[in-house]
Amino acid sequence: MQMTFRWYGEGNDNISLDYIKQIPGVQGIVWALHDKMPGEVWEKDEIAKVKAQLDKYGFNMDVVESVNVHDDIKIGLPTRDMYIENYKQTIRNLSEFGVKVICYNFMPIFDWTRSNLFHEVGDGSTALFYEKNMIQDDYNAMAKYILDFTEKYNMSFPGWEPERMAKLDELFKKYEGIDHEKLWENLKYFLEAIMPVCQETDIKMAIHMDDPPWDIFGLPRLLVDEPSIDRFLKMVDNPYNCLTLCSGSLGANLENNVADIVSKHHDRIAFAHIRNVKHFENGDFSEASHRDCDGDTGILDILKAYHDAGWNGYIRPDHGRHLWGEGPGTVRPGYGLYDRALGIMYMLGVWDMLDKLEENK
Ligand code: CS2
Ligand code: MN
Repeated sequence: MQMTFRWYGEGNDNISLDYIKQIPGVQGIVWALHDKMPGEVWEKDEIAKVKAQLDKYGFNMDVVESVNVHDDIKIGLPTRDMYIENYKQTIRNLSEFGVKVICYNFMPIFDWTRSNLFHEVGDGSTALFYEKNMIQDDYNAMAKYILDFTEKYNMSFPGWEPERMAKLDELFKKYEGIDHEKLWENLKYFLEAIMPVCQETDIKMAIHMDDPPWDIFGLPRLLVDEPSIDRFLKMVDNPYNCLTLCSGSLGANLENNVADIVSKHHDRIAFAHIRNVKHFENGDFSEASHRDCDGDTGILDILKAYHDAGWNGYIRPDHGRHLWGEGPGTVRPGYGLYDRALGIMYMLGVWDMLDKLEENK
């Protein structure tokens, strides 16, 4: 496996590359041009700037998370072809800088959705939290909570661009009539259109799981469990059509066995997100430390499944808790320094031991 760390870019992340360099084992930075709107072409001079920053530290830029997909592509509007052409151009531009994997998602309107960004874990730290009752029919309260937060702390979250969020009602109208089958069709159309460019440029498209893995606010969600992942991979059966297997997104549904999915589809997993989730009886869940026993996701089984498969893809700690003074305003929700660094040490510890056991066999 190849360890990576997500970084939001200069001026947009208060964790510095200097600090990230001190975490053992990190080879690459998972990056993006966060000021780009979905559908815009990522220009070479903009990519070159990030490359120069990463080069100074010897980090690779092999994984981009995310090149967001325009709503018109998800909805299947006639304008989608224009946005798909732009996407292809972005892929070509990225390939000139050695990018190997593009992580993206195909969730309508919202990216990951939570009701509390800094919920007390009980040990003095905080974490992202999902209160089931808060995320039912009315999207306004949830959207307001997130947007008030981003406005107050002057940050934007990927997939929560204020320009798009300002027109939420309009967006919901546009998605009327888009049920699961329509969305599958539109995903297929998009992937079939870009696969030749992926092949030509040797870039894998790695879809992120839907988070949470069920429909919210009447919007369909597709990548939610093993059968839907099977369907996705069969639908466009191309080695460049891959997964970002996010253990935390899938782990929000206790019925998902992520380790089994790893064993079955490891050759199509280009990128692994490792995140642990703790469930409560009423259906709420909290994010937890990466340590296996702190949550219900089965982190050890998942890592073992990757190791047993001889998997050599990219991996990163996904959301961590906020520790040691990290809080609103000092840190991006889920993306503090400390818990993600601890997560890396946990993963490397497990991995090194598995290597050693194999060597001694
Ligand atoms: C990420 C996702 O923070 C997260 O949960 O894993 O937001 C991910 O970046 C996007 O869904 C990928 O497009
Ligand atoms: Mn993830």
